[in-house]
Amino acid sequence: MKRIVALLATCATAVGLTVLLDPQPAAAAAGCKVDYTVTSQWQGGFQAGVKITNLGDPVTGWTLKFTLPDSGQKLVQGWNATWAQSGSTVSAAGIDWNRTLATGASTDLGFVGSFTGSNPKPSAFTLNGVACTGSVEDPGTDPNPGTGTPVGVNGQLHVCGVNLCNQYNRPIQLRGMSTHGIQWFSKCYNSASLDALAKDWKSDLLRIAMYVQEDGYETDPAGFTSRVNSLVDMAEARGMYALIDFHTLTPGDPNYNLDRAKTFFASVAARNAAKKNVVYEIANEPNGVSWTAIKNYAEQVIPVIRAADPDAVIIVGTRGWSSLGVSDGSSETEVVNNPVNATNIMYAFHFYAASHKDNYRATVSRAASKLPLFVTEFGTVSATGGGTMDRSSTTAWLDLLDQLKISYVNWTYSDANESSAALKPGTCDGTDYSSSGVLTESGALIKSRISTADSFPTS
Ligand code: IDC
Repeated sequence: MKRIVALLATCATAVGLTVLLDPQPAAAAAGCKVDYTVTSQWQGGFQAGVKITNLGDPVTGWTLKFTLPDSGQKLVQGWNATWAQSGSTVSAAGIDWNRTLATGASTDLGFVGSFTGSNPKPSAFTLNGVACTGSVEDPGTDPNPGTGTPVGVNGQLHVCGVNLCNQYNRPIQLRGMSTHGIQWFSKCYNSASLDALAKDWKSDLLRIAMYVQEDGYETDPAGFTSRVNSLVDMAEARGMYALIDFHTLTPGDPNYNLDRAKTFFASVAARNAAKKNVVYEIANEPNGVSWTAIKNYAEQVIPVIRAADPDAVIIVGTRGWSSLGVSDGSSETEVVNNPVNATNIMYAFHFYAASHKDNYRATVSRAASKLPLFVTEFGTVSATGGGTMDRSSTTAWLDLLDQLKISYVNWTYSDANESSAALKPGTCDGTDYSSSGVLTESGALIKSRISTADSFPTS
């Protein structure tokens, strides 16, 4: 019912019938301010953020309109409002949860557009027909410090001490999602799902799990390389980091794939060297193999990446399925005493909350002061990827990682029929990747953790 009133009220404003539709009129805003920011741009396309601040009376039901420049700009897709384009006029109408704007309140919308030639700003912003020319008092203080996309704010990453640091040389924590094997679940990685991941999940990064065996890279090196590159671009367009995961699993000795790794990383590193959003993960989960063998592998693959992309962060898998050796009866000391001979690198730690508990957490707590760690994969369930979600162990893990500012990536942003998947089976055939109806129990828990505001330092 409320929705109908809001819709009617919005239409009524447009045709000047507000009075007839009391008692819930869409009061014309006496003033408004629009902050328009191009958050990323690529060939022929761009993404823009539109922040509306209502400087007039409270409104219930609003429509923002603006005029696209006369340069072939088109609205492709928008979010947080109902978007439409007619001629060069774009309109965005408030939806259920943001249609009420108190005086001084703001709401953030955004859209993806296409363009040809240059890409000037749209003009003539109006809210319920009133021009948005206002300015908010005290422009000297940014009301939303650190907003913008994760890559926009943090830029090129590097390792500083045991931390991951941003362009201001300040430690940050990234929180995000991993694909499932892209040889099986490529349909889950499309514009709608990545928009949802960036905007609704507020994921800072996308891990691109490129299996090497199991019908992966080894079956079609050129094809998989190009799929990875296109996912890097899709993440970049949405301001997310992309973790390129050379997903070795069986056999567990990464040296089995050494030549493939050199070929693959030489290619992706050369192609993506200029980008700020790429992090390389050179071996998912070494297993049944010594730390010395893993270190030898790393010391051959890292120089290949460095030759093409000197400044990117590189993550090295660890012994015992990236458990810092614990799952093989060892510990982090073998790495601490014999680190990989390279700079700007981190070590991977993986856990599955229902299988790996206190002794693994104790290892991470100890190791975190000695080694730069990155949780490039974890599950809320057992190490099989299935079974019951362990909420309390997952919460203990994520609280620990937050406290230590260790970045983490959840397995998986997919609709696989297993409890580690964040999306219910069949979801990837549709267009909704974030509402509660499509999330599994694990997906709901993880989304609630990673969608909280980041506090990236900017000075
Ligand atoms: C699992 C997938 C499952 C797939 C299996 C074999 O969830 O659908 O059949 O791999 O390829 C890992 C691995 C990761 C595993 C995951 C869950 O990195 O590839 O995915 N896991 O078993 N390490 C520990 C757990």
